[in-house]
Amino acid sequence: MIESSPDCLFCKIVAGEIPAEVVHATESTLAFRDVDPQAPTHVLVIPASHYRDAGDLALHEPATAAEMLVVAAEVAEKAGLGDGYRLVFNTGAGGGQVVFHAHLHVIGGRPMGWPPG
Ligand code: DGP
Repeated sequence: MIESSPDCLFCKIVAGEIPAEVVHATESTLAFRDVDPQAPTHVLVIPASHYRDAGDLALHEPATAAEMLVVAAEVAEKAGLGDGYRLVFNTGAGGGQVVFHAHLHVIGGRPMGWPPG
């Protein structure tokens, strides 16, 4: 684990160097709107510290990993997603991860089929 990584986009958002539409913040987490939303509500919940993916985060900072789930539920409630929503950790390039700072997608506001299309 490293506190922050100099070339990491999401570390720069945590540091306030790149603007983001923040919807929720705690000492250990930040939640902000995805720049390329896939649904009416699409928020990313990230740890303030830099971990490359969800597994790395859970191994080194399990309390923050759990807190991210609580934050996601709060974000969903605030967005009126009482009918349900989807949580996604894309993990590794083969799993669709593009930004290598762990992040939890909170997606909702439209019907979510399974398997995802
Ligand atoms: P993933 O494929 O799981 O690594 O998702 C990365 C997400 O990050 C993708 O949905 C788009 C979003 N994203 C990329 N760059 C930015 C940015 O500069 N600001 C915000 N708010 N979101 C970003």
